[in-house]
Amino acid sequence: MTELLLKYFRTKQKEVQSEKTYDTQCPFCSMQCKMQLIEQTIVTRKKYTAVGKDNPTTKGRLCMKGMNAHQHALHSERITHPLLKKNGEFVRVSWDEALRFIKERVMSIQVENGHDAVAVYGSASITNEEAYLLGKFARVALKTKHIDYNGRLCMSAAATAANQTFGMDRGFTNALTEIPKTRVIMLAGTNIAECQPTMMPYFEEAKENGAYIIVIDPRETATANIADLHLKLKPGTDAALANGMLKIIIEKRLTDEAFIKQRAAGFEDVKRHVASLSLEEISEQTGVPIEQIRKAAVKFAKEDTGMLFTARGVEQQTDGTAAVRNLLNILISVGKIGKFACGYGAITGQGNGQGAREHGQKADQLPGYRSIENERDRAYIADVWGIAEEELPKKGVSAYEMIKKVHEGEITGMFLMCSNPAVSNPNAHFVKAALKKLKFFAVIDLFISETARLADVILPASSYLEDEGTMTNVEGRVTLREASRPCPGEARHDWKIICDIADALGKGRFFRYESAEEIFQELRKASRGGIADYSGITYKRLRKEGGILWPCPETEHPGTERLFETEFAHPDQKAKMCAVPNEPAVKKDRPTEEYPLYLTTGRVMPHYLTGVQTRRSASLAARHFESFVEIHPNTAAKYQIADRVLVKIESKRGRIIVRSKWSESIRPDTVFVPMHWADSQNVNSLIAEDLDPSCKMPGFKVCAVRISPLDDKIVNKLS
Ligand SMILES: Nc1nc2c(c(=O)[nH]1)N[C@H]1C(S)=C(S)[C@@H](COP(=O)(O)OP(=O)(O)OC[C@H]3O[C@@H](n4cnc5c(=O)[nH]c(N)nc54)[C@H](O)[C@@H]3O)O[C@H]1N2
Ligand SMILES: Nc1nc2c(c(=O)[nH]1)N[C@H]1C(S)=C(S)[C@@H](COP(=O)(O)OP(=O)(O)OC[C@H]3O[C@@H](n4cnc5c(=O)[nH]c(N)nc54)[C@H](O)[C@@H]3O)O[C@H]1N2
Ligand code: SF4
Ligand SMILES: [Mo]
Repeated sequence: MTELLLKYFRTKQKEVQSEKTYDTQCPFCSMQCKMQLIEQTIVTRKKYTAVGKDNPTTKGRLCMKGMNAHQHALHSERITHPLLKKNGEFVRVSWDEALRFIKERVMSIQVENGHDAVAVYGSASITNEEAYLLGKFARVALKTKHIDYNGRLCMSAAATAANQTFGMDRGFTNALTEIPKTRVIMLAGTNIAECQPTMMPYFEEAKENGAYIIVIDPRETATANIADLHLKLKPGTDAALANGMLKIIIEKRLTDEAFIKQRAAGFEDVKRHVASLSLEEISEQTGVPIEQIRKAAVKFAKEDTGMLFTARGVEQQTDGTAAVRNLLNILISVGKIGKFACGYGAITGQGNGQGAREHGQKADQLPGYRSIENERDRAYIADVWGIAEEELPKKGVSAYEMIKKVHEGEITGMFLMCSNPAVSNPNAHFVKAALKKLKFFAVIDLFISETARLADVILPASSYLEDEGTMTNVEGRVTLREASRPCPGEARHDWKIICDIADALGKGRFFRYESAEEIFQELRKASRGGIADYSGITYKRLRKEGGILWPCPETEHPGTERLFETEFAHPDQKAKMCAVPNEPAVKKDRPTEEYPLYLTTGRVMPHYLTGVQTRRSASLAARHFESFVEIHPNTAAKYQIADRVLVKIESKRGRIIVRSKWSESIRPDTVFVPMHWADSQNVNSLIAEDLDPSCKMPGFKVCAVRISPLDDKIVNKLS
C-alpha cells in the first residue's frame, strides 16, 4: 500500500475514533525528549496521553514531568486574549488596543528618556528562532542596548568558564553516547536523577560497564546513590576542593605532561599556586577528609578515560566561573579531553538553554555566538539585518543588573518574554519593588505569573504544543520541535508577537516572516562563520536526521560529535589553565553566629523552576504541593524543629515559611529549600544579590540562615 493510502486510512480511522495526535518535545528540561500527545474524545470527554518518541538523545524515554506537561498547557487558567491593567484590574482587550497601548508607552518613554530606557528580558525556554528574533527586536526595533535573559541565572558561569578555558562554549564536548564507555565520571553539583531523569540511563550503563563514579554534593541525592565515592562538601567550596585534587595529582606526578605541553597554557601558574596551599586547610574548609580528596584525585587521574560534568551546584556561586575553571584545570592536567570517552559536560538546564545562549539574547552578543563589541561581527550582522553598523547598539548589562537599573530609574520600560523574575531572581523583595516602579511593563506568558501580576499589559503566548521551532538540547544537538495544535483563543506564537510589536512600532519591514522556518533561514545566514554555526542545518535535514550537533557549516556537513580533538578554539589553539584561589574575591554569605546555617537551593523531580507551570499540573503538584526545608535530625533537635511542621527561615534579607523535612542525607550544617514556590515560600526572598564578577551569576547556592519553629504572630505579618 502506498504511504499516501496509509495516511488516508489512518486519518479516516482517527475521525471515527475521534483521535488526534500531536508531535512535539517536552517543554521542560534540556533533554528535550521527543513525544506525542494523543487526544482521544470519548463521547464528550477528552483523554490525553503522552508517549515518548525515539530520537538520538533520549531514545523514546520520558519522565513524569514530560508525561504530565499537557496538564498545564491545557489548563483553564491559560490566558487566551490580551489583558490590559485598567484601574488596577486586568481587563480583556483586543490585540489592536494592546498594541496601540504598547506603541504609545514605548514611544513616549524613548522620546523622554532615550532608547536605552526600554529593556528586554528574554528566556532560554523559547525556540532558537524566537531567541534570535528577540535579540533583533531589541537592537533593530527598540534600538536599545538593554537585553538579557534568564539564562544569566542558569548557564552563565559554565559558559564563561568554557569560553575562557576552551575558547568556545558548547555545553557538552562529546555526544552522550560516549558516557557508557568511559572509566571514571565526576559529577560536580549536578542532580541528574531529578533534573534530567532521561539522561540517567547513560550513567547507569557506564556503572554497569565498571565506571567509577564520584559525586560532589552537600546532599546524598538520588544521583549520589550511584556514586562509588561521595564528597559531601560544604556548600560553596568546590574551587578549594578542586585545588586539593590538583595538588595531589601534581605532587603524585599523575599529570599528562605531553598533553599539557602540546595543548595547554598556564600550567606552571597552577602548579606554583597549588604548591603553596595546604591540604589540611582545604580539608577543613571543604569539610571533606583528605583521604577522600586523595582517592577522587588518584582515581580520576589514573583511569585511561574520564569525563567531568558540572551543573548549578558548582556554578550558581559568586565564584562559579572560577570553580568551573578549576575543575577544568583537573581535566586538562590529566589530558582527558578531545578524545574518545574523555570530555566535559556543563549540564544545560532549560529546554533551549544551549541554543538560547548562542543567537543574540545576551547583553554582549550577536547571533552565532558573535560579539557585539567586535567590529567585524557587528558589520556582518548589520548587513544581514539591513541596517547600518553604527545603528547597532553596544553591549548592555546582565539580567539582575537590569533590575537594578530599573530600581535606579535608568530603565523605565520593559518587555518580558517567558520568565518569572519576581520569583527567580535573588533578593526577591528588591526585585518586586523595582518591577513595580516601571512606567511600562509588558509580559508575554501563558499564565498570570507572579511577575505578570505586576504588568501593565499581558500578551497571551503559545505553548510547546502549539509553537514550532528549533531547540538545541543538552548535547548541543539542534532539534526540530514540531508543534501543530492551534493556539487557544487569541493566543499567538511568541515569534508572531515579537513581529506584531515591531510592526506597531513602525519597524515591520525588518520583521516580515510567515513561519518559524523563515526565521530559521535568516538565523542560518546570521550564524554562518560564527562560533555556533548553524548554516548547514535545515528543517528538512532535522526531520530526516532527528537532530544535528553544531557546528554544522555546510548542508553536507554531518555535524560535530566531539570537540577539541586536535585544537582548542583560542587563536593559539591551546586550552587556558589558570590559578584559582580557595576563597573568592566576592565574599560568600557564609554562616555567622546570628545566621548559623548554610542554606542551599535547588530542585525536586516533579516541579519545574518557579512552578508557574508544574504547580498547575494536578498530577505533578500532588507529589509536592508545598515547599519544604530538608534538615538533618541532629540540627532539627538543636533548633527544636519537629518533623513535618511549619518553620520560619530567615536571612539578612527576608524570611519564608516552609514545612520541615528531616533527612539524614544532608550535611548537619546545611539546609536545602527548593525554588519552585512563590510569595511567602519564595526562597529567593533570602538570597543575596552579590554576583560573580566574570559572568554576573548570583550566588543561589550559598546563603547564611537561621531556622526556628513557627511563631503564629509572624504568619499574620507575612504577605
Ligand atoms: N525536576 C526539575 N528538573 C529540572 C529543573 C527543575 O526546575 N526541576 N530545572 C532545569 C534547569 S533550568 C536547570 S538549570 C537544571 C538544574 O540542574 P541541577 O544543577 O542538577 O539542579 P540543582 O538542584 O539546582 O542543583 C544540583 C545539586 O547541587 C547541589 N549543591 C548545592 N550547593 C552545592 C555546592 O556548593 N557544591 C556542589 N558541588 N553542589 C552543590 C544540590 O544539593 C543539588 O543536588 O535542571 C533542569 N531540570
Ligand atoms: N534560589 C534559586 N533561584 C534560582 C535557581 C536556583 O537554583 N535557586 N535557578 C535559576 C535558574 S537555573 C533558572 S533557569 C531561573 C529560571 O527562572 P524563570 O525563567 O523565571 O522560571 P520559569 O518558571 O521557567 O518561568 C517561565 C515563565 O514563562 C512562562 N512560559 C512557559 N512557556 C512559555 C512560552 O512558550 N512562551 C512564553 N511567552 N511564556 C512561557 C511560564 O508560564 C512562566 O511564567 O531561575 C533561577 N533562580
Ligand atoms: S523534564 Fe526533561 S527528562 Fe523529563 S520528559 Fe521533559 S525533557 Fe525529558
Ligand atoms: Mo536553569
